[in-house]
Amino acid sequence: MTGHLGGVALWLLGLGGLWLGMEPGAGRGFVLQPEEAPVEAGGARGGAAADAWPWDDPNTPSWPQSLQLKPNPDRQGGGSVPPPPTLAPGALLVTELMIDPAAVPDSGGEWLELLNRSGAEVNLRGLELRDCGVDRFLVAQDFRLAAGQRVVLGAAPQGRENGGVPVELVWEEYQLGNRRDCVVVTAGETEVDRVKWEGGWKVPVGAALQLDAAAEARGDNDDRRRWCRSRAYGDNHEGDRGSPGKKNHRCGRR
Ligand SMILES: [Ca+2]
Ligand SMILES: [Ca+2]
Repeated sequence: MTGHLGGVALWLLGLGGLWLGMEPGAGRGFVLQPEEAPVEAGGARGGAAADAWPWDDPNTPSWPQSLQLKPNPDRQGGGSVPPPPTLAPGALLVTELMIDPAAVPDSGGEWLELLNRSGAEVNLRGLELRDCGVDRFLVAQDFRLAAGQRVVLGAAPQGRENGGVPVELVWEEYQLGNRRDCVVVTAGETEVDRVKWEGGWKVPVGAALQLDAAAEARGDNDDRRRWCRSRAYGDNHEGDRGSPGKKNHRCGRR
């Protein structure tokens, strides 16, 4: 949460108690809601005018007690929550994962590639990335991905921080665990794709884990034997191997 109250807006003082809308931090909206704010007859709490600030109310001894931080679905991403795209399972495929970059820190250098296998253009607005922990990233903007095209999502925009990788959608509060984790792509209630890595997976350092080009064509990314260390080298990612936004190569062949 940002440290200031510049975005404070008084929503309702009266029947339901007191609601304060606070500037969302890092793409997530929250409201501070006092527990069971007393309401007097007539609807005004403690005689306060409906447009008064709570600290202006002489009957308010201090900042309201028991403030609770709760998700505010109306303010996620600074606006309304976009409806999820309509996608079938497998319509988008996770094809490449930079889990453990070496050229730059993980905090800026992680990325992943999604391939549109739906056969039609997809607007990714409303799509959500989850993981095996608590990380969530919702695509809040329109982003049209043509059939057969790839998009790179990552921790930082293309530049020094991410090693020059052409990231098109920058996530917040999302991380790829080096030892074990998963990427779950969801559209509303539909799980579109999932890749889970754990013991037995060889997560490369300084190279992306990429799906074999043949498996990619089949939409087959569940088996770790379909994945390998990328040998691709581009001039846009500072020495770490990978093919962000581009077709993968076959695994096990030179
Ligand atoms: Ca990592
Ligand atoms: Ca690729």
